[in-house]
Amino acid sequence: MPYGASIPIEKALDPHGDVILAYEMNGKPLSRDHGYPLRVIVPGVVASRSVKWLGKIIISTQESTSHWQQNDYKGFAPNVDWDTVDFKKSPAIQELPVISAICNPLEGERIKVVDGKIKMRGYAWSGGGRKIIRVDVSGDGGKNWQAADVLESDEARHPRAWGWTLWSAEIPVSAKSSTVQLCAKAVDSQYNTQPENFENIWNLRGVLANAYHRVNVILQK
Ligand SMILES: Nc1nc2c(c(=O)[nH]1)N[C@H]1C(S)=C(S)[C@@H](COP(=O)(O)O)O[C@H]1N2
Ligand SMILES: [Mo]
Repeated sequence: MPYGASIPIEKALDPHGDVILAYEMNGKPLSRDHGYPLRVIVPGVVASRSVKWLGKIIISTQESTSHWQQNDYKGFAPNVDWDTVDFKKSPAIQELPVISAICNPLEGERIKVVDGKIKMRGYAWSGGGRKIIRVDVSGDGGKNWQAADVLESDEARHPRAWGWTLWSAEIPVSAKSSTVQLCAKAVDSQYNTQPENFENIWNLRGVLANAYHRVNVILQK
């Protein structure tokens, strides 16, 4: 079964949509794993639409009938399971929701507390070219928050902010606790933000899983 994907014609033709057919990356031919000799890049859209080893482009009123367009990469209500799922009832995922990740520290890491604070860093990203305008971090499981420092190296503007946004923060932690839960949530240029818990957004394919990133660490005083 050949791989296939569809994107809306509005995205494909949008002069600001930046959809490209790529034959090289960073001045070198694409590697085989990344789609040599030719792949589509659809920025701001779930990567499953960036078809590698491209064979054909079809302009059609019908979506691709491929498994990955029709019966995968779709979201459902938390109660839907593999016995009750009807893939025809949900649209294929295109633009992804806003998300962020804490890259340091890692889950379970022992952290030295300096002046009552610990350091965090990570990345954030949103679909549809929406820019990350803020990343909030918490050192107590989400009760208290502060804005992280967002690295403004990327000049891309909404709605053409396709890349990751890096951030770092120094967050105060309780002198009383031996373990704390660090959290991060990002805000994009449409003021979308992340849901608090995965329970609320659980779905059988595990997609669109953009709840707060939570990392539990052990404090060394
Ligand atoms: N032909 C083809 N293209 C494909 C896929 C595939 O299985 N076959 N996987 C898609 C998915 S789900 C992803 S996440 C990206 C991965 O691209 P990368 O390997 O360059 O990171 O390719 C997309 N393009
Ligand atoms: Mo993927």
